[in-house]
Amino acid sequence: MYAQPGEPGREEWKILELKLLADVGLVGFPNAGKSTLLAALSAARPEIADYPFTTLVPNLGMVSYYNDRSFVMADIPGIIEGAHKGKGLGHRFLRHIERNAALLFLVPADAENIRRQYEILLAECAAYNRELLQKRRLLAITKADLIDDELESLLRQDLPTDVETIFISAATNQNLQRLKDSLWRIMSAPF
Ligand SMILES: Nc1nc2c(ncn2[C@@H]2O[C@H](COP(=O)(O)OP(=O)(O)OP(=O)(O)O)[C@@H](O)[C@H]2O)c(=O)[nH]1
Ligand SMILES: [Mg+2]
Repeated sequence: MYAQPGEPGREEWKILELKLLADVGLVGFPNAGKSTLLAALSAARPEIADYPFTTLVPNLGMVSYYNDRSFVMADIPGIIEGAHKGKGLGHRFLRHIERNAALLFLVPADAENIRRQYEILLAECAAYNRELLQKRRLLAITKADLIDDELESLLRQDLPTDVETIFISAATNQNLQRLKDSLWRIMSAPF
């Protein structure tokens, strides 16, 4: 019904490169407590629920650290065994951790076998892209509020030895500052 006269346009080619999605990517089975941790450490408000695959798309949060420093944490959908072949949310999530500088693995304290779960997660990452093994990583044992000191020392005897481990609870804030310290340290260390 109405049109303004057109103006001359300009045509050109641009190549855009997608940079790091986040500094730290959270890697864990569904229900491991990834979104809860992101919510505890940042202002992000991802959906949290007691069923698998609550998170369907990655959520980013800005985690503040001392002296105005901060880093970006990415909460991604849960991994399951066979993910590298497309099971669960498969490649859709593994793609996202390729772009993170460091990986934070999460296994709940009440898991049947913490070391085994960590090994499955690591194997899935490696099967998808071996380069993921080159990234700095840390293992957080989540929901530590569910276990007592006695059980914790028992579990400590069978933890993986190729990675630094830390017991945390996003519910009680247990060790969250120490976790940030460790994350900052591995992100800042030279390759
Ligand atoms: N007791 C306790 N429960 C927790 C803790 N962190 C998470 N939960 C509970 O564990 C369940 C799963 O938490 P989510 O944060 O949604 O887990 P997720 O890893 O994001 O799960 P997906 O998005 O499905 O992959 C929820 O019922 C949380 O309330 C914790 O530190 N302590
Ligand atoms: Mg989630």
